[in-house]
Amino acid sequence: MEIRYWNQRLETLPRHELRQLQLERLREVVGYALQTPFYQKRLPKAGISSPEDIRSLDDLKKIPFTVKDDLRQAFPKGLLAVDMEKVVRIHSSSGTTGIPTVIYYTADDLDRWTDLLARSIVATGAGPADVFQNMMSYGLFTGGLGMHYGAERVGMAVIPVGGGNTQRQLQIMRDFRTTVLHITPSYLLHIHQRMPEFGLTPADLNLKKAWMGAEPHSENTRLKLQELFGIDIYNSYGLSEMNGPGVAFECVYKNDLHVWEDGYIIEIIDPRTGEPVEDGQEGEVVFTNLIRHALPLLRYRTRDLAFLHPEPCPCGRTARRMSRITGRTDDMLIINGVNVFPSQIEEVLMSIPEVGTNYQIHLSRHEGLDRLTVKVEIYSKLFTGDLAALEALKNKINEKLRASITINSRIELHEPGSLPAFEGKAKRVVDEREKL
Ligand code: DLL
Repeated sequence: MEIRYWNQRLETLPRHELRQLQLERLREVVGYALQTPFYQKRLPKAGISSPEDIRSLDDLKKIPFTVKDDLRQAFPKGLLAVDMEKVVRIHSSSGTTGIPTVIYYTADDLDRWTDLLARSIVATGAGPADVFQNMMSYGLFTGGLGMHYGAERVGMAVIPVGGGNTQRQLQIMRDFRTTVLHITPSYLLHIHQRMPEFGLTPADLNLKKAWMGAEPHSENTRLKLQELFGIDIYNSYGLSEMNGPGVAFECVYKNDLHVWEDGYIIEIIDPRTGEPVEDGQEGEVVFTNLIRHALPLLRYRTRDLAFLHPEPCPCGRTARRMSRITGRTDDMLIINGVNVFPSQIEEVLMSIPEVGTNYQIHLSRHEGLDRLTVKVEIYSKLFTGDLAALEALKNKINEKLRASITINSRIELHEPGSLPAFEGKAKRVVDEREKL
């Protein structure tokens, strides 16, 4: 198998040198963290008042964890470590309630992130000869712009089409002889199911590879899609809090994801105790960002579950590999790649006077895509037979929800008492999507 590197020295750095580099970069980001109101309150209490207080990587353990709610509470600038004049990009993702989380980047931060994306791309064997159709959404979501710049840096021909509009996507794949896609598993499945409608089969296309991520999927889904399209599919993992995609990526061996440890320190902890688990044991993934200065995040609990492979990979990279994501410690739903917390839906529903207190969030899959149906009980006096009024109420609920969760839902109105009632802990989410 041909192995290509983007930055061979860094990618194959002996582990002890890699750890030294991590230590230097950790000191640097702790210096930036100490510029933020958030960490100014936290770090000195933990015995860290200056970067020199980090003497070895073991001192990382002194730093308390940071969680998503901290980001929300620090909104909008409590975690900003540089002057706004230095900030050149802002990304944002959904929080558990209406308040989003925000990530700032300096030009150098973007440069370092882009380099890790370029590395990820080259690790899958893609390069300047490829035509890359970027089917991740552009905008506040990091999947679109992030990978866009990585692919340009490698010299690929980038088609910045973004998500959606299947017919146009297929047309573009044909017109430009696209060879590489970056896409969510649900959308790739959907594309396959829609192809006959346009009289196409995978043989009419020139696809060679897809990087697949932003939502969980199983090895069987990868194998199935590889077979359906006759292409190689690589797992692409990241999260906006750690810049976006390119935190961990599969190499040509496709045997789980190299975590770019010169950019991110990974820890796997027992989510109940916060203590580290042994290599090979599943736990919550915790990352420290070593390369972003505008918004430093130390020991960030991702709520993703995975385990680490300590053994080396035949590709020669010394970055350890992480398993695919096996689950989450919270109730976050990923709907066609968009993260949605049930609490966001509840918050919106409860702000609408016509809506009663009972509701259900229902997820199903149609033609490969996820469908969100929100079933709500409304007061019986509203069922007057005025269909137009009910239709208007449905539209209103959908509009309000979309303003918060960014995606469309089907709204079903129900009479009081008709949805399942709960005496104990309510089970409001019914997920009937078959496992991807
Ligand atoms: O999803 C960044 C990204 C974009 C990754 C494009 C890969 C490709 P967020 O919107 O912040 O960022 O969502 C992050 O999505 O904590 C995981 O729960 C989930 N996730 C991302 N990639 C994968 C993957 C982007 N390959 C959250 N497998 C993460 C499973 C994934 N889950």
